[in-house]
Amino acid sequence: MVTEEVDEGGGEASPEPVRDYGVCSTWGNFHYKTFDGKIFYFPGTCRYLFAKDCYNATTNFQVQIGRSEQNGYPIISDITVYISEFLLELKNASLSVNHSIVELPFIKPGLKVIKEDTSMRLTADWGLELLWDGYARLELHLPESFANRTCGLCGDFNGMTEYNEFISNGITRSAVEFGNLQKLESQPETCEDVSYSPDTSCYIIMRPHCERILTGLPFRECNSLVDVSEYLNACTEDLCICHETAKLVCACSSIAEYSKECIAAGGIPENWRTNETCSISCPFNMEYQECGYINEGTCSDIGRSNAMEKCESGCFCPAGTVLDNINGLGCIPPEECYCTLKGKTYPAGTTVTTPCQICVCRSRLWNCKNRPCPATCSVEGGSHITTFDESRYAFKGNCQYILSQLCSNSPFTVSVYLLPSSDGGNQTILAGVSLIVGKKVLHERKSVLYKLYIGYGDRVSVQEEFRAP
Ligand SMILES: [Ca+2]
Repeated sequence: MVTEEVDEGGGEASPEPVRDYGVCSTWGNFHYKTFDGKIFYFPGTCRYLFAKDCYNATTNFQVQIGRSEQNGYPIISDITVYISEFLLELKNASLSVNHSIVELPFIKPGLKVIKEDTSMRLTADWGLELLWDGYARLELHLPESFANRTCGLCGDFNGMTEYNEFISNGITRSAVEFGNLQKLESQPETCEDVSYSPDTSCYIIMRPHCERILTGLPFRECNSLVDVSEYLNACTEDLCICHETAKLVCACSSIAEYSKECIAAGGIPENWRTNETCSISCPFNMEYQECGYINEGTCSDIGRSNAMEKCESGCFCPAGTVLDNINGLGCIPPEECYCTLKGKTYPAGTTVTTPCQICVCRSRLWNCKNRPCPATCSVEGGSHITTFDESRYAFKGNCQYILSQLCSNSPFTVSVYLLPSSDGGNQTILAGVSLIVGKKVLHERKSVLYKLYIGYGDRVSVQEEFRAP
């Protein structure tokens, strides 16, 4: 969905990727970012309109969020999405559609909701995408065609950060005033408007802690791609609210948000998390990377191309290993992946023998060789044909037909005469069989029914089944 702006006049292409969609998000400590890029803090814990098409009521798309605090941490407790004829409610990692709980993935023409680890992703084919981590982070993508027609906490998408969200008709609004205006009338119970007075005296003390990391080495490239000032404000706000500076613990999500924005703009942030700062512990022997690529995939999809357009931050398997999602053993060399057969798992190197094949498990795939194994093709009743693979069909013929031969340089050809029966009925009979090996006709008799046995290699046998009466 990212396109490069191309100058057809032969000049230089724009170095910055230009998005053909808008992104609105909320994360961490009640931070919001509008489609127009304005970051603001709004600690409201009611139900709010997140985004809606306010220009064309027939579009029937609306996203509402319920906000609350859980163990002292702000969360999004539930999300309600109206889209075409569906009312989707996301809550506690489950999805209700038109008030009935449904299994994920939920897939309808043009609309799907899937689960990715702990996240839920809702996609509409006309360009809406909603990603919720199940906690406090929500991201909404809308196509540019919605510019200057949305309303809600995400703003009007008109390209201006202040108008008409924080300055409208000559009146200036604070972030909290703007947020309270988005409160939905239908609350489960009365929910009072929130008030908040920032402690600006704290900003001077806390801001250097944020500057140290957000304008530090790991973000050097990012600073030239994405304006850091709004994120410095968010980080400072975080620290002033929780008064914990030593580990930047309260600001981790805002710093991570800047890193995500940098990646979206084509930048490569370096690892900024340390054991002391916002550390993330990865399961098994996975390693955290701020900008990593899934190269090898998992045991179930070795060999499938996983080429990622952009890096992502998260836990990755070390180079040369894949995630063992069959036995849950963490990251292992691909050649150690187990194979599966009929619901059972088998370690690499296991040999399994079937009547027609001998198979060895290598890198979770069965490498099989065919063994000599007879297969039967038959014609019965003059028109009922059974193939080597045991599918059956009826054919009423009136000619000589090839029943079987190899597709090239065949050492043999078996043909059959399928003719209408002489009694004038609707039946056909197998009137004769011809087996040719090389140029020699070995067998040809009429008015006799045969079964043909043909094996792999050069083994061909024709057995007289019974004589026609
Ligand atoms: Ca605006």
